Amino acid sequence: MPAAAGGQASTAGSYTTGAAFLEALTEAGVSYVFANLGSDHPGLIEAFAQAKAEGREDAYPRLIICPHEIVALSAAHAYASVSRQPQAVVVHVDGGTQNLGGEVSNAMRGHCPVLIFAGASPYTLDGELPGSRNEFIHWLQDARDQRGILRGFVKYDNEIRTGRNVKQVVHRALQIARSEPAGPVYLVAPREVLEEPIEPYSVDPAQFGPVAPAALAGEVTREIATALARARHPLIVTSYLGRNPDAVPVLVELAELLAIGVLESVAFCVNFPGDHPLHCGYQFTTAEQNPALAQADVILVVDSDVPWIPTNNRPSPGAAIYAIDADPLKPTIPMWQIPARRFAAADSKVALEQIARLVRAENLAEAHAVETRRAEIAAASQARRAALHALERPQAGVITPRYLTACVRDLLAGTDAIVLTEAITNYQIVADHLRPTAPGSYFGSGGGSLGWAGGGAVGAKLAAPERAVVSLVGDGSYLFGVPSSAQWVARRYGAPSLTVIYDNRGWAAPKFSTLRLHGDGAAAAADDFHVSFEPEADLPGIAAAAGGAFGVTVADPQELPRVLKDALAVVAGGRSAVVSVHLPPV
Ligand SMILES: Cc1ncc(C[n+]2csc(CCOP(=O)(O)OP(=O)(O)O)c2C)c(N)n1
Ligand SMILES: [Mg+2]
Repeated sequence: MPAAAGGQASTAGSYTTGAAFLEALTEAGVSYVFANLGSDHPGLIEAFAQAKAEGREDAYPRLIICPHEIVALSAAHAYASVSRQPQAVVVHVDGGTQNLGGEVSNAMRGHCPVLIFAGASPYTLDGELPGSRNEFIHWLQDARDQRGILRGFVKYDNEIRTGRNVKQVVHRALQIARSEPAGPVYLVAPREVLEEPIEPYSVDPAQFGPVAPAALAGEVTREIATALARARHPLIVTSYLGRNPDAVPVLVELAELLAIGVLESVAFCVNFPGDHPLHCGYQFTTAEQNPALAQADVILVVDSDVPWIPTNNRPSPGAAIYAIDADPLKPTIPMWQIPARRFAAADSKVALEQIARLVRAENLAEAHAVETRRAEIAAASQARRAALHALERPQAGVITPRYLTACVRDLLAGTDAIVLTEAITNYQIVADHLRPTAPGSYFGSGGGSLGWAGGGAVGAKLAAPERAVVSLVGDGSYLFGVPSSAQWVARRYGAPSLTVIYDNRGWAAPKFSTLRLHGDGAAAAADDFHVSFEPEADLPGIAAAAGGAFGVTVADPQELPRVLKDALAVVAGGRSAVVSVHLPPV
């Protein structure tokens, strides 16, 4: 092998671990690699270039360069949420891994399959192997435990040690990522390994499928079906059953069969159609007791991390509670408990089908009680919606979050738009007034780390190019999402979206948290919470500068519908738009 600069052998023209890694991703159904590159990636860059030179670009996923890592991971996350296909993220050694920041936590909490790959510093110092150290940074990026950076947030981590089994490692990692509860996985490989010349080989991706969905044991199906059928006030609480859109009609069927109310708690996807008469509303952080939860005598919690917040809002002490989840004890949440009499590990779609089938087969529904209850729940739902509708007005010439959300709802009526929500203290209002109905049309990060929607909008659009993507974000969340990076990526890769900023010029959330604990405290007395964003930044201007977006700030309630309509038309024309909507300031 000829010597290259730095005394290392070159692998020019040969098939390497890097090439096999990319090939394995394609074989596993990965369409995109959202990447932020560095000195660890020549093996990948070279493989992409060779494929292009040889007209084999389809052999590898498409590379989407993201100037900030959180944009890369949130794009992959949203892509997988919309398409149910895991994608890959490539970042730079320890620093790029750390820059993924809270998006890793979001991917875990959002039960989102994604393969994260980072190079690792070369482990040879003297040119012993291709890829050996030849830049000063290779000493400074050598981390003691690079995989440990993400270990608390990924389902699996491993080091690729040789190209000879890189494909098995990639397929196994994605198999684990895709199996429920789905989540992120992390692989690393030093440069020498990525540069290793190997013989091309193949593995059978069919041997790495996700674990088949689990069913309830027969006696558990019977126990839950009987309890629901005999209940006077049965209730289903769910948060993320709708991650699998095919589970939604099954939930609808079971709810209709027995006239069970459905409460969506901390929902970041459509679990149950928002306009359904059996819908009992949405809850996030609420100060009030939910009446349906208080009244319920049998509660089925299915796919929920936070079915209620007991300090504020809890079931009645006598309620019989059943919990179904792929991972019902949630070991990734160190402190967690609900007073269920039965926990069952099962796939929600399969489990609800089993329950509905048994109710039908054994004719468990008591017709008169069911019809009476159906009418009662429908009446309560109608009254709740009417009360919300009455609030959809500006106040004293100022746009309110409720009015804004109603305008967005009207704007999107009849379209198949995908809505991303990162509205924070307005999560509840967005859900209440948007009331999304179509499975797979509404998403949040599922976690608590802000800045997801910026890259998320890019990923959602790439996953569904024919649909409009609309993000509803707080002004703080907009900035957390590194809009300079996200908007640049959107333009470069033709993934425009509409961003509507719920702009209260600051962080309402920490203020509200303080008031919840120190309502009569010194901060409240002085109205001094350190949450204001004055002097105001030109938020849409960032998007205009970085991504050529159409940007506008609006404060006039009368103008709002027209501004939103114009902005959506701009997006339909292929250019992103950011509308900052002035709400009452924090
Ligand atoms: C990465 C990250 N940093 C900090 C926080 C803490 N935090 C929670 S909500 C919030 C404010 C969000 O502001 P904005 O998006 O404007 O929504 P608002 O609270 O005004 O509704 C902050 C800073 C967080 N959740 N994530
Ligand atoms: Mg704000």
